[in-house]
Amino acid sequence: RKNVILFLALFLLYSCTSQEDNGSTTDRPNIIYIMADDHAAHAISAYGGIYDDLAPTPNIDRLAKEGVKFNNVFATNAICGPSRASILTGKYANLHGYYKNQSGGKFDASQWTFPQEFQNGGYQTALFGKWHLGSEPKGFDNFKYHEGAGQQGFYWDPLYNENGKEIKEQGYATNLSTDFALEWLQEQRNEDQPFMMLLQYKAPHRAWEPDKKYEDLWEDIEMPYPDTFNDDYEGRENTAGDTWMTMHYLNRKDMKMDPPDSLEGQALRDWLWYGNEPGEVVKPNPDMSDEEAKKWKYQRYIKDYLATVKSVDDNVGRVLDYLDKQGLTDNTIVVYTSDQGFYLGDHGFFDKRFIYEESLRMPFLVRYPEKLKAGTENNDIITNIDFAPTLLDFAGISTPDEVQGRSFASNAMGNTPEDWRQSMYYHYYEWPFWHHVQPHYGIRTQRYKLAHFYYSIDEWEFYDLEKDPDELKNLINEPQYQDKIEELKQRLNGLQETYKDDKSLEEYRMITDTDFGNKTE
Ligand code: SGN
Ligand code: CA
Repeated sequence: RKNVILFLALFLLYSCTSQEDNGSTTDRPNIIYIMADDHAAHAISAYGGIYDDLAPTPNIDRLAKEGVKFNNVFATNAICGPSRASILTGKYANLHGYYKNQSGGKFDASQWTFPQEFQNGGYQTALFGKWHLGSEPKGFDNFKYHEGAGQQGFYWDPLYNENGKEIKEQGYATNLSTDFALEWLQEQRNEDQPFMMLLQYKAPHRAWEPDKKYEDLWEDIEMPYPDTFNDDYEGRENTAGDTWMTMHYLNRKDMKMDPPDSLEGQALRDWLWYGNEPGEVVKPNPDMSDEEAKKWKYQRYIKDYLATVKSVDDNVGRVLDYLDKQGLTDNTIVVYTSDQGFYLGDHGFFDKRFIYEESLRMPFLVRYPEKLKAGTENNDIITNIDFAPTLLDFAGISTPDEVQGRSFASNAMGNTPEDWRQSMYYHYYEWPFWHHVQPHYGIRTQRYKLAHFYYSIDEWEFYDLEKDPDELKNLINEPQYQDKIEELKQRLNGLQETYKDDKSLEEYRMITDTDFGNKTE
């Protein structure tokens, strides 16, 4: 027994001194925040789904195995610029002012954002990849973000803005943005300071252009179809049933079709982008039936989408390897997320925007070996306005009261506060471009969802997610749910007050109609 005590005492002494040597438990963590564009959780194998085995994402999955997987993280407005602005400010669109992509104006860069707080708090900060907020990024020691196509950026030979200077690079965007991030870490990192880096990929955004080596990855197989691929939109005719998001709206550019040699200039662009005459279905050959064409388009779409994801996964692997080699893994928080979810043929759709599950849900994986237990999961209701306070919390930096989001650092560590929220609030404003989705707001609880589509229609939808996880049955008129619906309407009003979004329908519509200035894609 004496030996055991002696051994324990020596071990304790050793572990205390060794921690003092490298300072790892007292140093503030580094942060690498990786965000893809339009990457649905069900296209990450750690989240399961029909592509799990066919298109695995082993590197992104590593974060789930070695960290925490969040299952109920939701976008408060499932569209790029507004979601990114909510992430940066920890606020809803009605406070940060960036409601829409189309004519959404420029993000007002005089606002509080979390990167500035990190920079002021002594962190070395950097941004690589997609920004898409119109105004110059603030709070970064270094940035290099995508320009072109309204800051959507390009997959091939992309144009970047590097600290205020435009520069065209040669190669594939996903690889390049990672190259720049790793070069910065290698050459410019100041070892006396912690760092906070945003690495934001353009992929897997439209037009889903894979790297050359992955172009024909699944050529010989037929990808499975989601259960709701042939949704008939019954009970949702004027909402889900009235969009420009069905396979029909995939154009010839999306389908990588070769134009006839005779076409040039505007005629060529029209053929590629707007080739569908009213009622016409784009087909690779005229003999194909409309039904076959729908399936063919889905195959082209999903294979390209997943192939762009493959490059993202490879590059996440490069980042994780780098951290391992540099001995930075234990004290670096790595987040993987996306600005919103996406439809992968679900309900017959591509794109996002709706409060329905596939676009509402954001993947969210976080690894922080010093504090978070590997391989754990969390089901709390979290939203994109919570990211900023959480990252700051991990770094020991406080968040100002004006921020609407709340830190979920404690939830990540396995201790959900007792008063954690039981529902989330959603509001989408953009209409009719790009995809003809009626502006709507709504509430989602662990079990139910209620939404009001209000712009040129006035319709409510209600889903019982436990009985109908695919949201095929709008139960708004079901007698047995009327009490529940009434209760949710009250709670929805409460959330609108809490988040200072309690305007009249007329005022909401005005936001949709207002041209705030920009004309980004
Ligand atoms: C582009 C796409 C749309 C997409 C928006 C918004 N068209 O306009 O399909 O919904 O971006 O995407 S494209 O043919 O130009 O690619 S977001 O990620 O910025 O919200
Ligand atoms: Ca997006």
